[in-house]
Amino acid sequence: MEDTRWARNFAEIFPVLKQSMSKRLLYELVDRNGRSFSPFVWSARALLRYKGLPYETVPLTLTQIHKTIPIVTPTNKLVPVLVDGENTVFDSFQIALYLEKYDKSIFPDKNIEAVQSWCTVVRGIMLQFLRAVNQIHMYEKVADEDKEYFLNEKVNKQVGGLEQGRRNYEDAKRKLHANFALLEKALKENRKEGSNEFETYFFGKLSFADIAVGGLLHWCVSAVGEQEAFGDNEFLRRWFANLKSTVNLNE
Ligand SMILES: N[C@@H](CCC(=O)N[C@@H](CS)C(=O)NCC(=O)O)C(=O)O
Repeated sequence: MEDTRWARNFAEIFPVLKQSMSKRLLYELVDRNGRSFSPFVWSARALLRYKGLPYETVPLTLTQIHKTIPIVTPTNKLVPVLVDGENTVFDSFQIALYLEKYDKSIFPDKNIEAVQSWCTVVRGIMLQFLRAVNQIHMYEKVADEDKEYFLNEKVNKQVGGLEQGRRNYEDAKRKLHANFALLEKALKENRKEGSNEFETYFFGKLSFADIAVGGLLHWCVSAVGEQEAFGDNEFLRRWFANLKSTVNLNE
C-alpha cells in the first residue's frame, strides 16, 4: 500500500523534477544593486537572447561566485557559467561554440578560428584601457562583502591602487576614447555594401567578435554611465544601441 502511494507520488513529481533539471541557467555577477555588469556575462546573455533561448539567471556577488561556482563547475572559478539541461559550459567563447547547435550561427561562414583570433586581440587591447577607467567606479558599485577582494585583486593589481587610479583617471579616459575611435574606424572599414551605418560588423556580418565588443561596452556603460562612456563618439553609441536591438537585449 505504502509502496504504491510512493510510486504514484513519484509519477506526479517526476515531470516537475525533469522540468527543473532541464532549465537553462546562466550564473552571473552582479553589483550591490543586483545589476549585471560583467562583459563576459553580457556576451553569453546576448547569445541566448539572439537565439531566442529562454533562460533564468543566478545572480551572484563575487563572494558568492567564489563559494558557488567551484561546486557547479569544479575546474572553473569564473562566470558566466551556462547550465543547459545536463550540459554545463563555462567561458563566454565556449558558450558561443556550444550554442552553435541552436539556430542563428554567430560564426559567419563557420570561420571559428578567425572570430576567436579577433576576439582575443580586440578584448586584449580594449580590456587594458577599460580597466583603468572602469575599476575605480566599479569599486564603489560592488557589494560591501566584495570590496576588500575587489580592492586587492582588481584595483590594486590593475590600476595601481585607488589613489593612483584616481590620479590617472582623466588620462586613462582620454586613452580609452582614442581606443574607441580606432574601434570605430575598424568597424567602418568592414562595412558591408548596402548595410546601414550602424549595421557594420567585424566580419561584414554579426559574429561573436561584435558580441564580445558589445560586452566590453556594456561593462563601460555600467561603470561610468553612457555619457561618460561614449563621450562624443556618437557612432559607437549608436552602434552599441543597434547591436543591443539586433540581439534583443534592450534593457
Ligand atoms: N574568459 C572568461 C573570463 C570570465 C571572467 O573573467 N569572469 C569574471 C567576471 S567579468 C569573474 O567571474 N570574476 C570572478 C573573480 O574575479 O573572482 C570568459 O570569457 O567567460
